[in-house]
Amino acid sequence: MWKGVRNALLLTALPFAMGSAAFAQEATLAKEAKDASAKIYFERCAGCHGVLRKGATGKNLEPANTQKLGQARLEKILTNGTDGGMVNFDDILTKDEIKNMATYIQMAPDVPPEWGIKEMTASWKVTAKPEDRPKKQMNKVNLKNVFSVTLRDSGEVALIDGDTKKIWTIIKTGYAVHISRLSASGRYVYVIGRDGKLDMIDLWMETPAVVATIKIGLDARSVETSKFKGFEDKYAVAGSYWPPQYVIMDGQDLKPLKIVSTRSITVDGEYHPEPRVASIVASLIKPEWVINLKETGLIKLVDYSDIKNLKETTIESAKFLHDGGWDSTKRYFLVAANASNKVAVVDTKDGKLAALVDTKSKPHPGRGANFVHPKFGPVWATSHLGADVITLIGTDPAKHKDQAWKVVAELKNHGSGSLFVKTHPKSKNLWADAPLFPEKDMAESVTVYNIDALDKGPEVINVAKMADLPETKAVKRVVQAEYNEKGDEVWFSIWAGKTDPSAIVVIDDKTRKVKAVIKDPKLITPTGKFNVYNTQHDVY
Ligand code: DHE
Repeated sequence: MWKGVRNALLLTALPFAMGSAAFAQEATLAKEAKDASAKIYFERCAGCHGVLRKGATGKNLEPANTQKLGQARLEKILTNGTDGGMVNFDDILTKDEIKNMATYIQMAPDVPPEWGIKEMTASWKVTAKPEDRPKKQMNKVNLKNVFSVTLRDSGEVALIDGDTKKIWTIIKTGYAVHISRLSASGRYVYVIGRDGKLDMIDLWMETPAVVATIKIGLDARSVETSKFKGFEDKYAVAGSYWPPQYVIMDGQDLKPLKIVSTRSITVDGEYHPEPRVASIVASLIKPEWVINLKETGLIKLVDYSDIKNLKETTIESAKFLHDGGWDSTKRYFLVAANASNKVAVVDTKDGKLAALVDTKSKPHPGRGANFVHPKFGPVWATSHLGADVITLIGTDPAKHKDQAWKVVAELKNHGSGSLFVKTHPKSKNLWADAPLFPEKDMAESVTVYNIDALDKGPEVINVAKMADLPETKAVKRVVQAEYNEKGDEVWFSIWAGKTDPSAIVVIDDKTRKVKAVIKDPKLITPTGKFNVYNTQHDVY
């Protein structure tokens, strides 16, 4: 599990009426202790080990494995963590909670309920019907330069006017809200919470507000929209971790139209009951979404031109698929299979796997970064959770055949524990963070390269210091670079504890000096930032 993320993994208590898979086990807990342990498991463990405990980024925790380790060893692991990346829980769980957790994971996993059309429809609310919404933009804000900022621990997004750097409005969303994506027109922002709550925000209103909401599952991470010509703003699609499925909705009001289960056979030929939906991107060259299934290692190209007769192309890649982005031509999609230390490349034009590229440990690109390497031509970059490098992969099979889908260079990052890299077509800088590096100074810093002079080495900048926040015990993790619309500013979040002061630092991309610091008591744990124009057009 990601070291350091643990404290922030505050999933809501999932409303699971637990029904246990029926088989006998020795370990037991009284009802109250079992319910409390189930809640802790879903809040802090399921993200890495899976709801059914089959393992993904974290180990398989089914009774056959945990019972072999036994109560005492499990308590030790939970208390102290392991070198393999499992965090220590002694500072946030009591001794009794650790003891109960050690017992709980030796018991049969709870199987949460399904979440079908009945439940979704009951949760679906349209607060402003399409016909009752503004017919034109009712505000004077430059919408292309608005940032939708995840306020993780308050379950909100802040819409920040990128021109004035002022918080325009803060909107209540799902619990431990995760990402925002834009409709093809740039009018609607779709925000997904970890509790599966999807909110649709209309930027044309005088003050933007939620116009439709639905709960698409019990645990979710991804949302996207239809972007192909003729289908702009027609559909939204959201993927859930539980139940493992994706849902196609009306893009105007989130009416659920079609649910597709992702349960199937892994690339190793085994049935998997919980293939969670990881990243989703919309093609611009076809009416298609690329939907990445974590546990099976299967990539689905979903043709949404006729959803009653839905066509899926299933591409085998590697486990466990996570995040990724387009190459600069938007023909190839590159996605991290982080537990296999690989990046899978899909050719969406031909509907085929183009390559599986071996990389250093646990690539984690976010959406990655595209630029033209002075020697190797067009490349796509990823940083890594498990290695202090930024990997550059050649992406131009037409003019740079020898470099295509090969690692052409590994640049030094200031630490492992990196989550995101970023550049912009108008920028000469390549930025990488390392918010999960165990050492404070490194987690608070970023690496930046001049892409025309990579040999000169990077500059490492402590961005947290630029924010000039009061000293507290919490590490001020610096996370996720995002450019403004013009591509001349880069924004970083300072991600500290829920009760610590946070900020967004805006850096002048040319001078690499601080340009503005956005501070506000309402800016609680800012993490992802999604610039409207760049997210709408996949600029990275
Ligand atoms: Fe994320 C993207 C899953 C923890 C911030 N994260 C994604 C995507 C997935 C994912 C599948 C790709 C979505 C897409 O493109 O459609 N994230 C997960 C997890 O399973 C994980 C590891 C653990 C969990 O239980 O949630 C996890 N993620 C985090 C965090 O703790 C982060 C750092 C802070 C936060 O706000 O939660 C975080 N994830 C992000 C961000 C993106 C993201 C900012 C989008 C990056 C982008 O540029 O598009």
